[in-house]
Amino acid sequence: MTEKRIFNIASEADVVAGRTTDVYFERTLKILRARGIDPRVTMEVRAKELPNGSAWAIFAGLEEALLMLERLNAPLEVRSIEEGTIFGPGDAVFSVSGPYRAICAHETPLLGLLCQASGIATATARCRKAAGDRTLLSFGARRMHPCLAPMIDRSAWIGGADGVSTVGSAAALGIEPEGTMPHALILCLGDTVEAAKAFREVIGEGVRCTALVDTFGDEKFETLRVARALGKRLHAVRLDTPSSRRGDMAAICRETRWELDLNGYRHVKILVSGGLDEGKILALNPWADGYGVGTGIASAPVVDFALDIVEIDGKPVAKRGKQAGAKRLVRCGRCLARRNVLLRNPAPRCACGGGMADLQKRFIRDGRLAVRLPTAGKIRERTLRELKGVEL
Ligand code: PCP
Repeated sequence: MTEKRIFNIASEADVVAGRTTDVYFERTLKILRARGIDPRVTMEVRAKELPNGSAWAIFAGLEEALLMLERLNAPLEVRSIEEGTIFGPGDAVFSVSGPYRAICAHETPLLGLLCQASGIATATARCRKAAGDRTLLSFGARRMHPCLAPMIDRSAWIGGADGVSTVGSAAALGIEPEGTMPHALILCLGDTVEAAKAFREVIGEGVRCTALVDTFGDEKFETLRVARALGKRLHAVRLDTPSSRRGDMAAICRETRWELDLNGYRHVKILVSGGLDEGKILALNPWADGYGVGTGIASAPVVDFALDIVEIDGKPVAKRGKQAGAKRLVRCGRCLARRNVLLRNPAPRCACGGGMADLQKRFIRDGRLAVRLPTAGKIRERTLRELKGVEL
């Protein structure tokens, strides 16, 4: 007997079958079928502007989009920039060509896959830029529907996070899950030091111990107590000071750092969590060694992509406000300037004199994946390379 469904989610089969489409696409299909119309179209994904008016974003969600489109068993062609690539407002990042009726009902899920993952990867990448080489951990699964945890953590990982906290997502990414200890453990053991000692004893030396120091008493004094108790076996302390006591978090970190160094615990690092974003990270950098970000990553604003017809039966045509004609995105190898150029035109020279190369490549040919998809680790490396070329 099948178990009663408990979550309000769509299954993969639902999505592939078009059950997460907007009804106006279903009606469009009905009308086109009734009229026997099915033009060959090229549809293009672009974002007019980016979250918080930022100048750049990280492209993500492509893997799921490609695997969904391949499941449609339709004669589609897909060109796209790679996941982990920096793009800007108006850049033609992705295009799909084929019979419109084969694509129509999947515009909704296609955009959903690209919009949310790119939003999360971008927010993570901005925190990454802000944190520099300090540790950045994605703690956001608890802020979103649990069925999305693998997507959220994958997007945070390829956005440049150093680790993710959920066990399933980490396994899927082939990495160790990262985490510290919850207030609940300290409350159950009744003391910060007892909890840290128990962690050391039970979890073993293979996992670094980051003690949480804001449950009962002052962060500075709790930190010293734990440092004295564990010495070199203490990797870090986590400060997750409740907002009612948070006051000047930078000052709390500075004081804690001072006390640690004064008492010979220079090796103990300071990790901060709770309500963090790129701005707060920049303010804490002088004293913090790492960050746990939840809401700021998991519920990041989406990238507002649109999917628009730009060619019908080989003729350039687009709605008002859009540029007609199938395009590709090229980038200058010297100044990294990007430009949309018509697919049929050669890549121009950049105004700086540099050569411009295609950022897009063909991922699906005749409905089948045409390339081996990179691992999330490889995509993350691309993101970290690309981030060197941009500023916050
Ligand atoms: C939170 C929990 C999350 C962190 C902070 C992210 O602490 O550890 O991972 O929070 P954010 O969404 O504000 O960025 P608590 O809620 O105190 O939970 P716990 O005691 O389990 O650490």
